[in-house]
Amino acid sequence: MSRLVCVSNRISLPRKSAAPGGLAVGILSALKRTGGLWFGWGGETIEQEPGEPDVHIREGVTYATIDLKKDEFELYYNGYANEVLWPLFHYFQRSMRYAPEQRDAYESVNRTFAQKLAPLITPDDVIWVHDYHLIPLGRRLRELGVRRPLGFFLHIPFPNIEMLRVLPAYAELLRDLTSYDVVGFQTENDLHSFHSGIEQLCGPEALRADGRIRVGDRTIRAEVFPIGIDVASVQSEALEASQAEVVKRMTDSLMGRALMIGVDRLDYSKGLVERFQAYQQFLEAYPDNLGRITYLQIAPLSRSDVRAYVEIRQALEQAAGRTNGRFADTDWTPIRYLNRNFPHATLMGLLRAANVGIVTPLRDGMNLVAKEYVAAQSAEDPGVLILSNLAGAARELSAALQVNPYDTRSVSHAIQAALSMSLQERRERHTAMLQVLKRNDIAAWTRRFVEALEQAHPPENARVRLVNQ
Ligand code: ADQ
Repeated sequence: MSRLVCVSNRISLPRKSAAPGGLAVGILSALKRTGGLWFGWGGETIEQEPGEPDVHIREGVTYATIDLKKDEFELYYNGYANEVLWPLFHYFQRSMRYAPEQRDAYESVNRTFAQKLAPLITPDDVIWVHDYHLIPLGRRLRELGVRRPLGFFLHIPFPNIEMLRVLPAYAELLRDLTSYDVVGFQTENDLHSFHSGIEQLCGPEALRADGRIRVGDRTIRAEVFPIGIDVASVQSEALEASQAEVVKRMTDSLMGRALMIGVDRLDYSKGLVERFQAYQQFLEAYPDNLGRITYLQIAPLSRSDVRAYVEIRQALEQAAGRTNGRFADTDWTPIRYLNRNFPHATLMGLLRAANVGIVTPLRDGMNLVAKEYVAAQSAEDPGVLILSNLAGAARELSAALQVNPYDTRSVSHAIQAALSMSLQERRERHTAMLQVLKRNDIAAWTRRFVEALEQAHPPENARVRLVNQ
């Protein structure tokens, strides 16, 4: 059995109050199952060159963290990763702000990651690199002589070649992806988009009939591995947290009103402005609901140094203020809008308490909150999930009430349909979705990816660099 080495931009050491994003939730639950090493940036930026990794062992998982140089980090993370790749990959071409220095920093940080990680790799390791911050890392590790299997998983969407071509260095990005042995995507759409890029770069003959990709004298696997959740753990967290003080206080404060909940990082891709609009249209179109429903939107701030995130934050504060100003009563606030984190278990308890879960991203790789909402429900009296058909999760969760997030009027009708849905229909939809979630849970996701890595044939001619050599 190989040792699993996961690499991601940011590591979150397990802390009770911490609220990791989707990627960290996925990696942590994968590593807790298999043990192994998690390597990445620890959250500190420094003036000088980064030193050796800090290593901690907790609950069978080894965490190795490095610092990054302050000036480079800004250009690499806020710049190239979050002002170039993130918007482009989510089809927000107009939010992209490209500058060549950002790309230089991106390359340089990936080189640093490779230099610090390579000495920690042992001959038993399989290496699983996560997400768009680290696309060049595989090539850099190969250059340093690492010849263990290398896999890459993209948590966000992959754009079609016509969108990808907007990126000045798109060919290098595709080439870097092909330096891995296994490349994983969330959905068939993302895989097709990747194929469209490979076809342009290497010609149609590179796409083999068995789904593998021929690159020079190597064959790589590019496949769909939709990320799942730990269903049993979400269920027990949700059940337990529903008795917790904070959840009880919230449900008491509803005074018998219905609850609709949204939980998203504050990000323009999550469709919050459109969602607030849809809710306002719902209150206008169905005035019987005035005073009878509370919409709780939890949206912790993220990437606050990036301009687009400052703008979206202002737009949301105004939209929530407008709706509340117009419709609130002395004893009722239509939207409760919170920019704060909660422990994961508390969040699951809040999801369970909600009659409607609203998840309407304008584009999303998968969206774990949609899956968590379904798993957190009580089977006897489940709530209804309203889900954007532009989220990766829409493929698997076909029994959700699916909406186009831009069509705010349809979303407003979906809210009404969710609130008035019969118990029988709610149960049928919930049972169907829960089955899908159990079949493809987080354990299945990890197992499938690691198996693919173990079967991979890394190039023979790379030199191996072992621990302490
Ligand atoms: P994210 O964009 O971060 O993930 P998502 O998939 O919804 O989005 O995951 C968020 C995770 O963080 C969930 O597990 C959620 O419970 C947790 N979380 C969110 N807000 C929280 C809060 N206030 N307090 C505590 N926990 C909170 C990226 C991609 C997604 C993809 C995931 C995983 O953008 O499309 O599904 O990675 O691959």
